[in-house]
Amino acid sequence: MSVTLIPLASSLPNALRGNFRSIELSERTARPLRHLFFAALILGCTSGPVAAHAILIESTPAPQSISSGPNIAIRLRFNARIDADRSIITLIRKDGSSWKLQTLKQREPNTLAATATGLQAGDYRIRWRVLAPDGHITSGEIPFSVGGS
Ligand SMILES: [Cu+2]
Repeated sequence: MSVTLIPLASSLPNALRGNFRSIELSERTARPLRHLFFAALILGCTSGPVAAHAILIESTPAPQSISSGPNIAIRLRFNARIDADRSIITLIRKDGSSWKLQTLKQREPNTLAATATGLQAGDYRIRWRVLAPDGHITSGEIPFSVGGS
């Protein structure tokens, strides 16, 4: 099942409408993307193409998925090249405590990866914050769980 952002774009003022393209999204990613879409508007980057923003396309773990621990490979794929040295992945525990993960050397310019080690069973969130080539920062969270052994 897919969702298109065209209805959203068509509700925007005429002056802005030309800046958006149709993006086909899976239902799983549509909600966070919509948030980013409007975050991008608030950041004031309405003059360039949508592709200039780093929008999350795919993640491992997937949102709401259950992974087997204790070590979790995190891989985030974006629609645009990102500056890994100025991008952050933080893991947040259910109690709100968090730790910043060491990001790995980029295998591809549009991905950001890290490994979380020693995770006990429970609920977590991956908080990402990335810098795109147009100088704009986007961020988001991916909730996931580590299953009991
Ligand atoms: Cu931008």
